[in-house]
Amino acid sequence: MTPTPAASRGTLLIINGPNLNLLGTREPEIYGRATLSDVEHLATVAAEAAGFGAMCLQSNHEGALVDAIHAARGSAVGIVINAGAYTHTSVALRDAIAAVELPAVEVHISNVHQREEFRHHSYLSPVCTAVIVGAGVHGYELAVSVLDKVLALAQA
Ligand code: CA2
Repeated sequence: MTPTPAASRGTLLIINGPNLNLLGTREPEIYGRATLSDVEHLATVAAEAAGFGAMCLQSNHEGALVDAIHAARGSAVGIVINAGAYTHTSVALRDAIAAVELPAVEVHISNVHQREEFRHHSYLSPVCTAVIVGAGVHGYELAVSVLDKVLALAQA
């Protein structure tokens, strides 16, 4: 994880979970053609435009994601998270997000509610400030915009 230079409003942690390293290589009809690198770039540009720095992390390992969320306490002011399939299975990620008490926005590139039933439930949504689904990779920019507004109130 290499953070962009510290910005006046603090750092946003941009987390992508399992298999999202494959973005742009397969299933373009579901996830589009943007790569993980494209996603991290557009989220970073949006964060910097709003006066934040950005730290991007992708991992296929649940514990690594839990560790990154814990580390955000004290180093980040907000979290954007696409936890991939762990969204639908992970009490550990939910507990980590709740524990750090940072505003977090859950993102899904696809509209999970148009897909299989098992994707309709999220363990994370109840502990997130907002949920953005089905907006494609633009959802990451929307998530930064939500954190911009939420944190503007907190930082005023
Ligand atoms: O729509 C999303 O962003 C998801 O979080 C993506 C997850 C899926 O398990 C969630 O239900 C919804 C899967 C990410 C897999 O990404 C791939 C990308 C290209 C090729 C294969 C997998």
